[in-house]
Amino acid sequence: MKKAILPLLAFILLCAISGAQPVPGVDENIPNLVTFGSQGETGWGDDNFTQIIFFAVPEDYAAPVYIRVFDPDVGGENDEQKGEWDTRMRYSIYGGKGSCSSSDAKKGNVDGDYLSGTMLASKSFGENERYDLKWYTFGPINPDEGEYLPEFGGYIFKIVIEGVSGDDGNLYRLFLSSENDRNHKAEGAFAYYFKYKFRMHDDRNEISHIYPYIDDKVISIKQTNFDWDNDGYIKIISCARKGEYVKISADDTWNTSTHKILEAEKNTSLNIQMIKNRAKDVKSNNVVIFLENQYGELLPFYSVPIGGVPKYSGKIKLTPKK
Ligand SMILES: [Ca+2]
Ligand SMILES: [Ca+2]
Ligand SMILES: [Ca+2]
Repeated sequence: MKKAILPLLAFILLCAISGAQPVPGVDENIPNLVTFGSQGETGWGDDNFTQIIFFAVPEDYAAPVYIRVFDPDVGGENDEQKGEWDTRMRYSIYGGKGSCSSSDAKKGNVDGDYLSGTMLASKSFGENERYDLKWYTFGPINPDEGEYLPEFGGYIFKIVIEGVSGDDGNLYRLFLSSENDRNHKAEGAFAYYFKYKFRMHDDRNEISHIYPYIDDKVISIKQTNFDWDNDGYIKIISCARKGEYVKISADDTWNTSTHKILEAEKNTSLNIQMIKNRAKDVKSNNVVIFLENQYGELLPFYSVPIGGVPKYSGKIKLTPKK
């Protein structure tokens, strides 16, 4: 049974994703990813000072790819200063067997075998004007240096962003490009991630989104968020759900809630909307969010929602059981 599902999922992935490789994704409307230095305070919005992002390159894509980082330094513009700028941030790219299939890498808990696989490239940045608001490019990387996981869409790379020292917040973005000096999509490539750490907009009218894919074995989801600072609401929207609120966290705390999956939501994406608090100004809000299925397995968020941005359709009627 499982064997039959995997090629189907690969097929869905290839059909639904024509390719768009910025992280955060275009449809997410999230300004930046965030990782703090290893001496950071968790109350600033990063529970363990590490972020892990996966990029998938389709197996028929033969040209080299480049992984680019916007504002890789920690200083100057874009970043979050605490005292002196004294933070070092390491970006490492892993491929090969076990790099992306490791459950420790998916969990992003910074223990066990999360640095599995072969390190293909690595570079550390401190405060550096040369890279402030600029792109740094890793590569060229041959697609077949990734881990071959057809169920995840082809050759997969793991990007680990670690706060090595210091206590400042690094804000940055990623792009998988077909070119080394500009962002140009590699046809069919995309990104996914299990534990997502990012900065919310300051503008209270902005709404951010993440798009988990619900396969047909998911019965319920448990969402967990960290350091939400009571910044408005988080709600789930889908083809069959108008908007169900999830429990949100306060400063430096976790909160979780469990939600049943409807039959019509299987094999579709959910739209998890993050709506800012309109009554007060919550600025520089860094948050962490992840989702698990009923077995405690983490569910991937896709940089491009599989099947497109899900919209509630009042027309979907549940057939009553006979
Ligand atoms: Ca500092
Ligand atoms: Ca900067
Ligand atoms: Ca930065």
